[in-house]
Amino acid sequence: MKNELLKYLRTDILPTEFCSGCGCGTVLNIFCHVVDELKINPDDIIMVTGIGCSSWIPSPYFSADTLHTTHGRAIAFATGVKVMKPDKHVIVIAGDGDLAGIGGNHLIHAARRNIGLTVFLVNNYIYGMTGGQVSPTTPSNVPTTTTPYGNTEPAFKIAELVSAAGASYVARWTTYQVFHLKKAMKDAILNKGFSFIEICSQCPTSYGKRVGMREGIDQLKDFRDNSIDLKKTAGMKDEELENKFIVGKFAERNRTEFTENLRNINRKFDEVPV
Ligand SMILES: Cc1ncc(C[n+]2csc(CCOP(=O)(O)OP(=O)(O)O)c2C)c(N)n1
Ligand SMILES: [Mg+2]
Repeated sequence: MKNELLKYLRTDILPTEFCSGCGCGTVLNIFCHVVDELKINPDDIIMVTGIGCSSWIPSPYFSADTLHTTHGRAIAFATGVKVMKPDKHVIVIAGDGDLAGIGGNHLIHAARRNIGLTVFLVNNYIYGMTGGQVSPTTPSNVPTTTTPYGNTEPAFKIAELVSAAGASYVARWTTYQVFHLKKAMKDAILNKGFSFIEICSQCPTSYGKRVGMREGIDQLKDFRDNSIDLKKTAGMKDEELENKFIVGKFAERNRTEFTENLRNINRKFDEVPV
C-alpha cells in the first residue's frame, strides 16, 4: 500500500541522507501530516531554508517552491518573499546554528516586526552538518570540536528570546512529543503573525556521542524523562530546571502583522490626490 503522504515529498531522491536516529526525519514526517490535515495546497507554500542538516528537511525533500539560501540568511530571504507574496504560507525550517547563530539578528528582528512567517528551528544543540562545532544553544561544559575542554559559554534560551522579541506565537517541543508538536505546528501555520517553534531534536552523530548518548533513542529517552511543562515551572529555581526541556506554549499574542501595516500605508497613499 502506498503512503498517501509521499505525494508531499520529492520521492525520486528518497531515502533521505539523514543519519540513522536523526530527528530530522521525524520533523519532516510531522510536517507532512500537518500540511495534509490542514488541507493546505503545497502550491500555496513557499519553503525557505539555510545551510545545515535540518535545512534539508524542506530542501530538497519537501515538494514545494523553495529557496535554499546561504547559511544564516533564510529569514532575510523569507521576509522578502512574504512582503511580495503576503497570501502565501512562507515557512522556514533550519537549524540552531543557522537561525540563532549566524542568522540570530534576522530572527529577533523578524519577531519584533511580527512578520507573518512560520519558523521551525530544529535545535540539535550543535553544528551538525559540519561535524560538531559549538552553537549558541550548546549547553555549558559540553565538549565539541571547537570547545574540546567543554563549552565555557551559557546557552541561549531560544524560545524565551524570540518571545521577548515580540513574536505572536512561540512554543517549544521535542521530537518525543510528536502529537503536541503536530498541534503546535498547525497553530503556528494558522497564526497570522511571526510564529516560532523551537524543536529540540536528537543528533547522535555530532552531538549525542559527546554527552554519552550514542544512539538517537538515548536522546529521545532524555526528552521523555526530562521534559517539563512550562505551566509547572512557576516558582522553580534555575538549578532545578538545569538540564530540563521546558516545553509548551511561550507566547500567543494579538499584534498587527508587518505586511498588513505596509498594505495600510499603501492604501493611505493611494487615497491622497496627486
Ligand atoms: C557563511 C557560512 N559560514 C559557515 C558555513 C559552514 N556551515 C555549513 S552548515 C553549518 C552549521 C549548521 O548547523 P545548524 O544550522 O545547527 O544545522 P544542523 O546541521 O545542526 O542541522 C556551517 C557552520 C557556511 N556554509 N556558510
Ligand atoms: Mg544544529
